[in-house]
Amino acid sequence: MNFKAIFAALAVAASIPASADVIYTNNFESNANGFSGAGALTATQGYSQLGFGQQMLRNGATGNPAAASVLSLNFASAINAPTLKLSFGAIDSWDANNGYGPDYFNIRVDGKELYKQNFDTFGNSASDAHLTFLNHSHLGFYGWEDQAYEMSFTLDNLAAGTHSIEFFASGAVWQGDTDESWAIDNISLTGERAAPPADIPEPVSGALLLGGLGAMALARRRRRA
Ligand SMILES: [Ca+2]
Ligand SMILES: [Ca+2]
Ligand SMILES: [Ca+2]
Repeated sequence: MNFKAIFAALAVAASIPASADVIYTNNFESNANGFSGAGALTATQGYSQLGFGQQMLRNGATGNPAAASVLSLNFASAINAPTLKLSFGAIDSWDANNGYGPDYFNIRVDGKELYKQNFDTFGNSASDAHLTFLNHSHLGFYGWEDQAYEMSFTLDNLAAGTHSIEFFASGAVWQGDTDESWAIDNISLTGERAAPPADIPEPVSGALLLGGLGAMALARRRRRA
């Protein structure tokens, strides 16, 4: 029995902070780990001036709803007070209120709607409690002006186990592809990791356990002597 290793493990367990932990983060500069479905790493073009770096995850899927980019997560323990943040680009011809809309961007968590907004790159920038508007100008791609935002959401607590966050476009006249598309970047999920499962001893009971183990070892040594 390696008592030093047990003491080290208990010290780590006792020092788990209550502050927000980074559960997932990706700036898509080198990979899209955790994502599946539609979308691909794409050069940011003009979005590079707005904190998007050199690459972002762009999805130009067509259809209503269009195929989603899906982030799959699996937690060993529950995540309390989770916050989801990301940068969002409405690329090219989003037609909220003209004859080629509506064009919605949607987020679903575990199959349940978290967000749905009708974006308009011809008119005013969108405005709601989750959005911080960054820019409305031609940033690249296939023509038309583009928009950039920061998004922030408080999620319901997430239980231990698997979860999915889906990002997708929808709308009766969502054209997708080279007409209108979207990108996300700088995604982060933070929250408080709940206490580890109950089979890991509390520091106090751990100390008692170690006392007991120490007594057993001593008894064994005595018996041998
Ligand atoms: Ca990036
Ligand atoms: Ca454009
Ligand atoms: Ca459209």
